[in-house]
Amino acid sequence: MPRRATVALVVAAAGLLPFAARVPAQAAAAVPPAVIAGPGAFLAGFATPTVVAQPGAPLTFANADVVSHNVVSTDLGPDTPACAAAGFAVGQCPVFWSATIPAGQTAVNGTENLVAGRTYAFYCVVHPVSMRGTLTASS
Ligand SMILES: [Cu+2]
Repeated sequence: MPRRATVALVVAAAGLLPFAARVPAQAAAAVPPAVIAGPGAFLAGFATPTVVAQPGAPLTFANADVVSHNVVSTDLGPDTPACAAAGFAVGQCPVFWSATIPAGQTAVNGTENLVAGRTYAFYCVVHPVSMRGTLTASS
């Protein structure tokens, strides 16, 4: 290969490197952390029985099943207006919770209550025996 062509090839390849390095980061950012109930979750359990979430960051509950589900922490958290508005009695507010939804997506509330490094148990209130998992708060 002529020297000039080799130089051009090396320069072109080097130009692609920053682009190639950016692609995985963009792909990861496009998929926010989520708790997922897959088809048949009422028997099979959560498709994501272990979840890692960042305190205060958005967390999504995605339901791909034909029946309604939710995500509620077993641990109790602070009594907040948002928790009361969701229908939880005083002293019964979970650390985090979602609405009960049919197929679709909704936010998991209360991620601001997560303490970095702690692991929380969660379950679906509708199917408390089969649908259980743990969420670990990252730092
Ligand atoms: Cu359920």
